[in-house]
Amino acid sequence: MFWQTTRFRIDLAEPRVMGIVNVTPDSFSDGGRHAGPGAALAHCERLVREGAHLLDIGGESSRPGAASVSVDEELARVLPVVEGALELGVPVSVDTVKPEVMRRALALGADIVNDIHALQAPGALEAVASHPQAGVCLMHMQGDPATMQARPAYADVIAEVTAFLRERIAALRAAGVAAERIVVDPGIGFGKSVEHNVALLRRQRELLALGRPLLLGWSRKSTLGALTGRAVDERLPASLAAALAAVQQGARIVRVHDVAATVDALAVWRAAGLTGSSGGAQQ
Ligand code: 9MG
Repeated sequence: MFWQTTRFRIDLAEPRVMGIVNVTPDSFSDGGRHAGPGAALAHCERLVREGAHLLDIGGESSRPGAASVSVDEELARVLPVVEGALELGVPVSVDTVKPEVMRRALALGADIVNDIHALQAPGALEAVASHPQAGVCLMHMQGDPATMQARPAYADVIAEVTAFLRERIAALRAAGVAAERIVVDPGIGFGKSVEHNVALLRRQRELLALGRPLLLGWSRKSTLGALTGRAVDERLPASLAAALAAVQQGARIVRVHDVAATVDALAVWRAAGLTGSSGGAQQ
């Protein structure tokens, strides 16, 4: 299975590591250490040296309760970093919900739009669909980042996430976006309790019925804190375990802060002959 993006057709026969680059002063897990284009670009270079197969660059924090930023501020944070990252030889994703940021990043040559709102904002779907072959990650979220953790509720979290993602894939396909451009993500921690997130991990394979590659982001998330009692800067072992479990359950891309450690963990997982495939049915 492949992921078609602007410049790269990414072979997902092997699991891929997407390195997180937060260009935000209020980022939940790096305290804004990479704020500013120079520092953020240096971080991109480091992640690529560490083995990142893709970079995901974002200028607005999506942690619960985070302040939103204006379009102009997000463009000022993200575009210079995207421009520099495009020289690094790996696919560059822009993490945004704003159509204008999507348009401007795609015009620069960005490879992928990673949208936690699954292109639901007016104009977002058109921004991606009008581009000949940009890749897109459609993520599920219940509510919005300001309120999503207040009272997440589902009758059946897997069924509801699956139905939502199926509807969003259909909307993109109807707008002319080739299936090969689309990957999907259940959105760990986005309007979900610890129990919902654990259910998504245990039953993740059911999402393979969507017929699109799965991208999972567990890195340093609060459910890992709840499971281990660890603070955010102590969650590397839990993040590695979650990434491996996700890959074993069929994920083809893991979105992580700790690229070098994840690449090493996956090398051992691969040597063990574990495939994580769905037995050929979906992936
Ligand atoms: C931006 N962002 C934060 N967490 C994420 C996750 O789990 N998946 C995706 N696709 N994006 C995320």
